[in-house]
Amino acid sequence: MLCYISIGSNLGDRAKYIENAIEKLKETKGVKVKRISSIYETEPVGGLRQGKYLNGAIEVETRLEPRELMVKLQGIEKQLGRIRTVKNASRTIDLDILLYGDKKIDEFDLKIPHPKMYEREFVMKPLKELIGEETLKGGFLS
Ligand code: PH2
Ligand code: MG
Ligand code: MG
Repeated sequence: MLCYISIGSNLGDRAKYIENAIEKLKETKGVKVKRISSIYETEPVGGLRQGKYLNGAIEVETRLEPRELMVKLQGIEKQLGRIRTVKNASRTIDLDILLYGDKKIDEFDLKIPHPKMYEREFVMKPLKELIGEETLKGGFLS
């Protein structure tokens, strides 16, 4: 399945965390990293006062189910020292599933497409480098 993931960091050596997370994603069984967008520095949206982010988007081909993929992404976040406190807190790394083919999922801890993606410029700008706007407007990937 073709899948899009957003990546973000606003703590410590942000570029290094992004690089390491992508490296770990490449090493993940059942996941093939296909393309990576540009990485942008962005103003924090929501949450407490915090530092600027580096954000990007990644296109992967995966044979993992959405929940399996989510668990893998959470594993990478943990390995890279992410500590979960309050919502929108600063983090060394954040990996979110944006789109998983044209699948729609609405479970308490897993929502696909990512419910806030369309209103978040820091998600959409890099994502649009990987998918055409027309495809995105349809709300799913053909
Ligand atoms: N992630 C958030 C909240 N706010 N702001 C920016 N610029 N980039 C992010 O990745 C981000 C955010 C929650 O995941
Ligand atoms: Mg997240
Ligand atoms: Mg997020």
